Amino acid sequence: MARIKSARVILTCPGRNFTTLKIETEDGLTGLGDATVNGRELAVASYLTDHMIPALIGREAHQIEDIWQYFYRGAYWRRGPITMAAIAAVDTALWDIKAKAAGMPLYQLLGGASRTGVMVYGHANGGTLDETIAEARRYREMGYKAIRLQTGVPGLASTYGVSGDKLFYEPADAALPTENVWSTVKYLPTVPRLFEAAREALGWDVHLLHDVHHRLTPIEAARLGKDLEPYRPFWIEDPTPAENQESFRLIRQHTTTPLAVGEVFNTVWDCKDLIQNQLIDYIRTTVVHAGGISHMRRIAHLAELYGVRTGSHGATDLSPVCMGAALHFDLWVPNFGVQEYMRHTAETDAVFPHAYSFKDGDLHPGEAVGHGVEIDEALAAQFPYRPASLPVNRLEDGTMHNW
Ligand code: GCO
Ligand code: MG
Repeated sequence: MARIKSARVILTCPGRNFTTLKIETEDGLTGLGDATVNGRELAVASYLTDHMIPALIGREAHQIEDIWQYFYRGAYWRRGPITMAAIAAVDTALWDIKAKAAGMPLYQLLGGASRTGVMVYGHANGGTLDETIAEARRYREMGYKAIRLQTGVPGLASTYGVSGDKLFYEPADAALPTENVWSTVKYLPTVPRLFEAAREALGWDVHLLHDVHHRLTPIEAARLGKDLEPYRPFWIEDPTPAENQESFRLIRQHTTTPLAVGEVFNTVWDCKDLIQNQLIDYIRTTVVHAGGISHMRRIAHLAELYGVRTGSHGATDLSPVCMGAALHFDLWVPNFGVQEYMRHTAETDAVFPHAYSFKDGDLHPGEAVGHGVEIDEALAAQFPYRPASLPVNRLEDGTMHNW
């Protein structure tokens, strides 16, 4: 047993901003937790520094559950992305410490490995169908068994998920939000064409995914799901915004294309109705945005009862600390589906040395004790925080839309 001696937030921008919590115990163990919320990094830093850390010092580091409950139930203004990312960072850092104290990789504490590796999907994207297919072939050559396909939409200057950088993607591209233009009418026919071309070029022995990024109405999403059925997508993601969860019933009534939702969810309460009513197939909550390992475990257990599998968010804005923790979770969780893996820049990888590695389409968390991700603080200090915001989206007539 050991008390928490210190805790502090480290902000760094090795290619993009990351908010990281470092906790140290009186017996000299340290643990790291990711607290990054893209475009709101300082808000989580303040929540941690001004409100949580003062109440954390002196607590027993091994009482992870009690500390989680203290900050969740103890926050009268509970839930929400900032609060839950801050709680997640504490939780992840404490699991890291507990596993280090036990002398084991974190997955062993969760219940041990349920599989030999964690199947990940990468992002093939391009301005045209041909470019996207060429990228997808490159991912196949790298060994990927699952690939997300995003392609440019003729007539639109830019599209979600299509970027110049091919292995990672950073949409937070300016201090104030960039304004993008969207047209559902132009977008809808491009995706079935893309999947048809992809099946022709890549065959059937590969999982193909697509992210709609919250942009369709329920009936438009139902149409897309139906149109994609012949190409057997692994999933379509965030087909419609999830505030009104009944929307998914409408989509479900029309299509057997599997649905994935949840990267912007913070708690099991956001997932509960979708899971219990079997309106989705994959739950995309992730360690940093959904309360850490402790809370992800609750979500996964609920999902398991209803045949819903995990498919955690793993974009570039989730730090290697989140990725490391997520991989231990994925290696253990019985109802695992897939893990998103958008790579990080070389600078990010250098700031966060990690034990996880990629081989034959799988990631493995490695055998280092804890979650296996550390931070080089001297190097981190060379990359100071830079304001960056996610874009916003307007229809062609100027109406605000979902990005
Ligand atoms: C995904 C996501 C990301 C988000 C990004 C926002 O499926 O990977 O939709 O690309 O847009 O994480 O910060
Ligand atoms: Mg997404």
